[in-house]
Amino acid sequence: MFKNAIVRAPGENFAEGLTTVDLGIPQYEKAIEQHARYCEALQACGLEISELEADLRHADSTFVEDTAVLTERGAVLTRPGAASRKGEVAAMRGTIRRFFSEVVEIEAPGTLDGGDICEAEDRFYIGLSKRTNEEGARQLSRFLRDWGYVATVVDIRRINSILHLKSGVCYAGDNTMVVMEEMAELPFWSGYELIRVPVEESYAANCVRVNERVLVAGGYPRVEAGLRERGFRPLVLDMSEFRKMDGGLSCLSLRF
Ligand code: CIR
Repeated sequence: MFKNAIVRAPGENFAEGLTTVDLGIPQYEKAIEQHARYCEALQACGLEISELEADLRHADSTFVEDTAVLTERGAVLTRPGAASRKGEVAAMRGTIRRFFSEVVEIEAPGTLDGGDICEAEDRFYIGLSKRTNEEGARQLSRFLRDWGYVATVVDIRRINSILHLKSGVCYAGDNTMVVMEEMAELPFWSGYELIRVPVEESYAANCVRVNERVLVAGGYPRVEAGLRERGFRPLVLDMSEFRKMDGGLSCLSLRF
């Protein structure tokens, strides 16, 4: 069960962040509105929200998930792969230290984005991506194994359509993975029930299990139906403005 979430509202310069998609410029007011609904959804799932002030020094800083990997046994501060995002960790350090007594950090030359980490019970899948390099994955694997978890590296560098591992796969709980078609045949998921995400709905593979509910992006009826058919309780949120900046549902919070 999660009890807490850390979030950071988008700043006015949110549209100046990094993006690889061509979906237009996000509207700030609408992003603020969607972020507020997102926070309400987390509260409805029983979480207490710690909301950090918008950070105009880092246009992508609303995507807090990339700055840390949080577990029941300790927290890992990351070293984001994009140069413009490295400073976000310093702005998160104090907050993480307030909640966790065991805090370790990814060191250079390692890079790692939290969006590349998919937690499934006691196993953590670590995506090797444009943002997370082998050294970052190695350091995180060592921390996790020291804490008694299983760490498995998944190389997604050949899958061009996604930024992070969790853009394409999410553990929904109950031994079930929600996985985009392009990744569905990877051997890692063979022991799980799969909800396969059709290509035209692949953005919705990034859903998030939060206690009794699964947060899912609005506008992807087959993923929503797939979740319902398996007995999950989707909570649908409009993510249009964050999607324009390559952001998914999971990246807007750190949950623990
Ligand atoms: C970036 O390119 O870093 C941001 N615009 C989006 C980060 C999304 N993070 C995530 O999915 N964990």
